[in-house]
Amino acid sequence: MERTFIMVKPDGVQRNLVGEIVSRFEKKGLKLVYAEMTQVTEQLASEHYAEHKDKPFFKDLVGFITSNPSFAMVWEGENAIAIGRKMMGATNPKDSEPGTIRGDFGLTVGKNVIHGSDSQESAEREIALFAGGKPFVDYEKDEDKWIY
Ligand code: 3AN
Repeated sequence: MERTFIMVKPDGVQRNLVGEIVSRFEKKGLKLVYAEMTQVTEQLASEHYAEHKDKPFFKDLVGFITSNPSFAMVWEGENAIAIGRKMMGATNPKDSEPGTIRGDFGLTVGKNVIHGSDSQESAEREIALFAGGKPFVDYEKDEDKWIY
């Protein structure tokens, strides 16, 4: 089973999209094993977005993600990382398909509602960064036998 780190960014929280987004992942059949309402610090944001530190939008990106609380989650399931990316849609909402989260709820690349791990390596890194040391809930779901 794969795990992916998904986070509703401050714009999604402020626009009351947490429930809608959790619902989409639940209905897809993924299993929620960790969730936390969190105020991302500048230190954490800089580590999380380290790959973008030389980009012109880095300062705005860190400023935005630390501006208000986010909703951090870990979802588990077969191919959870690739499926999460597909459900989110392309980074820039002008390219994301209708039916995806960014395609349905985003308008600009700077405020694109959701973050999700893009590889096994980034999932492990992000889960450790945001949920490291915190307890994960391990449980069985009866409906899994209708999904797998
Ligand atoms: P994704 O979030 O789809 O993995 P990344 O990792 O390339 O995309 O970018 C991280 C975040 O940086 C994006 N979610 C977006 O908020 C911001 N970002 C990416 N490209 C730009 C850009 N050209 N201008 C402003 N913000 C950007």
